[in-house]
Amino acid sequence: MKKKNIVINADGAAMLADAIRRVSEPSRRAFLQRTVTLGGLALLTGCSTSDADSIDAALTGMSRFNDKVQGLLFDPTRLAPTYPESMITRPFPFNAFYGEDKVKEVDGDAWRLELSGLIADRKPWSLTRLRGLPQTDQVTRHICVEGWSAIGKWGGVPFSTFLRQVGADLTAKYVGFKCSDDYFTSIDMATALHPQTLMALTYDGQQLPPRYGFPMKLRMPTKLGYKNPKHIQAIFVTNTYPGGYWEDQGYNWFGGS
Ligand SMILES: Nc1nc2c(c(=O)[nH]1)N[C@H]1C(S)=C(S)[C@@H](COP(=O)(O)O)O[C@H]1N2
Ligand SMILES: [Mo]
Repeated sequence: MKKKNIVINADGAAMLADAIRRVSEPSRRAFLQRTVTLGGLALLTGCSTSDADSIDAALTGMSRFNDKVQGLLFDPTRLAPTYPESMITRPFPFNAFYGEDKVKEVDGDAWRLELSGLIADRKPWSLTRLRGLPQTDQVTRHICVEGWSAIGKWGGVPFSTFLRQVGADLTAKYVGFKCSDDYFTSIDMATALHPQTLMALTYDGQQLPPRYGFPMKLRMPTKLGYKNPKHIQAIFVTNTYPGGYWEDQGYNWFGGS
């Protein structure tokens, strides 16, 4: 048993190291389709995806890689690692499908979160009303498939609290998001209800700055960066596969652990 496990560990580490090398290749689509669990592995090990050696070491130290780690990766109730505030990456990176000079400026007073689909109470929400719900915060690692990761602190409303409050059909398959910058994505209901999935209204204790998704973004430490929509304008609950901006171009839909 022990010997077999060591072999599997080495394979896993080699697969990951190979995947990390591919991050720098121009054709990232091939990389993304082959390495579904890279984000999840990096979350588990707490390593930067650009740090091949530390991931290698962490994986080699894990026993029963195949069964146990795979089980961890796909357990919807498993918590992603949290970090002390001293480990927050400053400045936290900006990323979008456009440059930082094109960041969407949303008017927070006029903004209303639109709700549709399998939701009982589809009345739009103002920012003030969202701020009135119970808030929590988390210091977690954001992992982008472009080959960087960073630790940040987000505060806001647990998404499960919100979904229950509006009477969303929690047995539905998907939750979809439409953003003010025409970005869009969607997640599975298990992830929507995950205890660390947050409707983030603050970053590092301040109102969410425009570049990080004002007025509201969805923060999920169990998912890769592109699954975390910024500038959310509308949320819908559905059983019809909604896809996403990058997902429709070949990025893996599950995109995380
Ligand atoms: N609305 C919107 N959300 C988005 C994106 C985007 O272009 N538009 N890019 C995604 C990607 S690929 C990443 S890595 C993160 C970057 O978030 P940050 O700017 O807070 O680091 O936002 C994600 N959510
Ligand atoms: Mo990303």
